[in-house]
Amino acid sequence: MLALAATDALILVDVQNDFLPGGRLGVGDGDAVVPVLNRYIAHFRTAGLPVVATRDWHPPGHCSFAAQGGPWPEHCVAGTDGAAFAADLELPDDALIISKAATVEADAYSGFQGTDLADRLRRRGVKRVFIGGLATDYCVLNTVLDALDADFEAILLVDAVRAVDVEPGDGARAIDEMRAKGATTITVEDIAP
Ligand code: VGL
Ligand code: ZN
Repeated sequence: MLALAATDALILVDVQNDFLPGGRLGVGDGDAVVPVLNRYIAHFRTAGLPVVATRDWHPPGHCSFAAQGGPWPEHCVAGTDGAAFAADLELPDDALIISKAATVEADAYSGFQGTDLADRLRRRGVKRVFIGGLATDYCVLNTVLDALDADFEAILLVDAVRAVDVEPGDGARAIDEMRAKGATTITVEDIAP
C-alpha cells in the first residue's frame, strides 16, 4: 500500500486521440489506459493533489513527420481532433496542461523538454511524480527519465501505459530502463483508498 502525500503530483502523458487505436499514430490497446488513469485521477482529486496533462502539440509541417523526413506519420497537429485529449479521460477542470514539441524545428518526447513543467511543479512543492499514459517507449520513457534528472522521485504507473513497440519488446525494455535509472512501479490497487 502506498499513501499519497502532499508533495505528490500526477502526470498524464499524451492521452490524445491520435495515439488511440484508429488514430494517426495509434498505440495498440492504447485506449485501455483511459479507465485506469481515471482511477488515478480520482485518487489525486480526492486528496486535493495536482494533475498535469501533457500533450503532443505539433504545428503543420513538424520535423517529426514523414513528409519532412521524420520517423512518424503526421499526428497531433495542434487544434485538430487528433490532438484532443481522449473523450473519456476525466481530466479535472484545474488540470495543468503542458503543450510540447510545438515548433516546427524541434521534437520533444518529454513533457519537461522545452517547457516550464519542472519549475511549476517545484513551485507547488511537488517532490514525487506519478506518470502514466502514452507511449511507454517514447513520451512516457523520456518524461520519467527527465523527472529523475530534475531530482523528482518518479513512479511509473505500469497498469496505465502502452507501447508503440516499433521493435517487439521496446515497451518492456523501456520499463527496465526506467527501473534501472531509479523509477519505481505501481498499479492502481497499490494506492491506499
Ligand atoms: C509520441 C511518437 C511521436 C508519444 C509522440 O507521445 O509517445 N510518440 N510523438
Ligand atoms: Zn509527436
